[in-house]
Amino acid sequence: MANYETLLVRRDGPALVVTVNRPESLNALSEAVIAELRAVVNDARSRDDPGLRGLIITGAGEKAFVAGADIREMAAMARTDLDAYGADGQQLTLDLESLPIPVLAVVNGFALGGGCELALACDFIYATRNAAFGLPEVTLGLIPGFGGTVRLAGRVGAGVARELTYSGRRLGAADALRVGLVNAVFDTTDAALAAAKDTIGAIGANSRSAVARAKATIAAARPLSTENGLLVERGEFLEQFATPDGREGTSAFLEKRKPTFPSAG
Ligand code: CO8
Repeated sequence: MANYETLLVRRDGPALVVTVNRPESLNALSEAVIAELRAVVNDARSRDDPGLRGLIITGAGEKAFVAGADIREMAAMARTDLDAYGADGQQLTLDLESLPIPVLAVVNGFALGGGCELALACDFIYATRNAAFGLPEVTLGLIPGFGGTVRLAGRVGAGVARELTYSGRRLGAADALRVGLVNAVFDTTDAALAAAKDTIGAIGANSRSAVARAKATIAAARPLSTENGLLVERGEFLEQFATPDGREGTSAFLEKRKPTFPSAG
């Protein structure tokens, strides 16, 4: 495993746990953090390790997941550098969405601005009781720039997304659960991490190729009309049905035995 300056990266069974490790800046997304997160994600993609079944992103310390873009760094950037920084941050969110394994955010404290947007690029979110989500960019005279204007409404609906974006108010864990921004809330970071690993274990028992295809199909269908999304789904279903995993899963069911999926390696 490569060494990173701003991240702690460790393999835990089927999960790769990536911790943004700048607690002195509440894990703000400096250029280095974004570059290293992109490197980890691209490494996970290119290694094609069949035992790796999920990625977890969390923040170091008990106070913050990620408190946003690094405001100090941003304030000193010229327009072209800022544009490159924005492109890099957005590309990171796309890299996460196109990764063939599920990505879980364990939000253990502030997930503000770019931190909230990073969590929104993950497949789903587990939170601790002290989590706080928000897009405070307008309070800084800015607007979201790492996907908040595009992705938040998909999680919480257009009305709540607009209210959060225009007001800059924060949502606590209980409200985030209520509006569907998070899947579950836990007392401690350890409990949330344990649950995330448990879920990745459950995902790991399923067909690797089917989970990857389900994730890719959800992403492909998102911008489409219902009719076109259904067409994409139908084509992908047919493809998956014909794979060795599709054959094995259906045969195992009919033969009343546990499947052994070939794509598990
Ligand atoms: N960037 C840089 N440093 C930060 C950040 C940040 N986002 N957040 C906190 N820090 C630093 C503080 O400056 C402080 O450092 P120091 O001790 O050297 O002064 C340290 O972390 C601890 O922070 P606080 O003392 O402020 O801690 P508090 O508990 O008092 O407050 C808060 C915690 C409420 C989270 C507060 O720190 C805060 O409001 N932070 C900023 C949150 C924010 O506004 N985030 C959005 C940033 S903009 C953004 O994310 C845009 C994304 C798209 C970019 C697109 C580019 C093209």
